[in-house]
Amino acid sequence: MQKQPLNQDCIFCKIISGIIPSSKVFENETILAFLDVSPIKPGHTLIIPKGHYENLLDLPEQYYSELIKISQKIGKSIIESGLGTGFNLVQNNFPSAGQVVMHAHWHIIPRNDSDGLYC
Ligand code: DGP
Repeated sequence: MQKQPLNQDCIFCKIISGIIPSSKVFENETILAFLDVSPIKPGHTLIIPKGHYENLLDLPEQYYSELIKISQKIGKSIIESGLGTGFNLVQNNFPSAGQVVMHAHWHIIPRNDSDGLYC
């Protein structure tokens, strides 16, 4: 797959290239998943494309099915490991919607009944 080059000023690109260490959960040629440094819940994971795309509007269609497949895989392991009885898949776009790191990413957050609702 043709990928956008990494951006040397981007934190997540530095994680992809290994300049910044991360706790990896999953990796293949196109996708990286790693634990969030400020987790809302234990197991809070970020899923990112291995090319620099700022947000969902920039992301080429070729990534879509792979991202959903990886989300399913990680969601399943959250349930099976007992980290959560459910999980949220959250994706922020642009600062007004809470996006802090300008490299498209998905949060996958384990949830339990006692957590209450998350929006
Ligand atoms: P967002 O608000 O959707 O842009 O979330 C960005 C997330 O990225 C936030 O939950 C914290 C996480 N994060 C920022 N810098 C780092 C880092 O250097 N390492 C890791 N593992 N996570 C980071």
